[in-house]
Amino acid sequence: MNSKIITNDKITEDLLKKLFNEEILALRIPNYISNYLSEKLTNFYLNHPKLECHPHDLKVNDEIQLVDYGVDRVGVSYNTTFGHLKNSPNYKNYFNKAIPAIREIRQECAPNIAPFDKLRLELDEIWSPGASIANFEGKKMHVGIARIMKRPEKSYMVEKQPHYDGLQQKGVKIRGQFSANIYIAMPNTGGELELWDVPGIPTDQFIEDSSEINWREILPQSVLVKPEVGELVIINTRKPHAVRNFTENYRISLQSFIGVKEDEHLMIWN
Ligand SMILES: O=C(O)CCC(=O)C(=O)O
Ligand SMILES: [Fe+2]
Repeated sequence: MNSKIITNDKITEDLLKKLFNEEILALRIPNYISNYLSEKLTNFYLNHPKLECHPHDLKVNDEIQLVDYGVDRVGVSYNTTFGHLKNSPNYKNYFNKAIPAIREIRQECAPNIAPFDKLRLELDEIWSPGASIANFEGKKMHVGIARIMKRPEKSYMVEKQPHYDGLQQKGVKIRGQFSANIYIAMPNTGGELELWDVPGIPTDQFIEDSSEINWREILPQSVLVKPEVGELVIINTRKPHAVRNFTENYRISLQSFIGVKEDEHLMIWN
């Protein structure tokens, strides 16, 4: 087992500091939510009427391109506003739907606490400078998007080319970008999270999704993490990462980005 992948029974400030300072590569908290809730939410998302494609945003020649990596979503994603004006339908849609989407999951989970409500509270309690829903545009954003991979035939796409997530928006100043993933359904074989222990990529650099660039060939040996159902995994998304291919069943996680501001306050968003 890689010594930079830390498994613990709870999130601690010390472990978060180590992750944010790049001393550890991933923080794993098994059984973060119950099997009961994982199963209930899996059924809820698989049958959700608003399930839609969740493309990855790629910066190509200074333009944002959205690429289908075989991931669908329930919930709204900030990247749907990229390249659009502040008064555009895309902006309005994102901000109008953010809080209702959070409340919908809260209601579905009641009387249990919703996974991202729990995470937000715990982060705020544990992290001295505090944690809250991001408000990059002066408005509350979405947290806890559901990432539903139920098109296994497309899952080779997230394996083929590692990616990194680094917010490009001007005016948003964060010194690190991380993500929290809570896994509610996993395929028996495959679907591992693959991580590379290299320095975070500066946000002004981009890796083209081109067949001429084989990032896997350049990168050192990767580390695989096979999350269990109910597990929380926090990673540094500015480091290259990928999801391994799987051939049957589905893989569902609840996810948000965590940005560390210059004053150390944590901003959480999708
Ligand atoms: O689904 C996963 O395991 C990784 C998700 C991911 O790419 C991210 O959180 O940035
Ligand atoms: Fe990612």
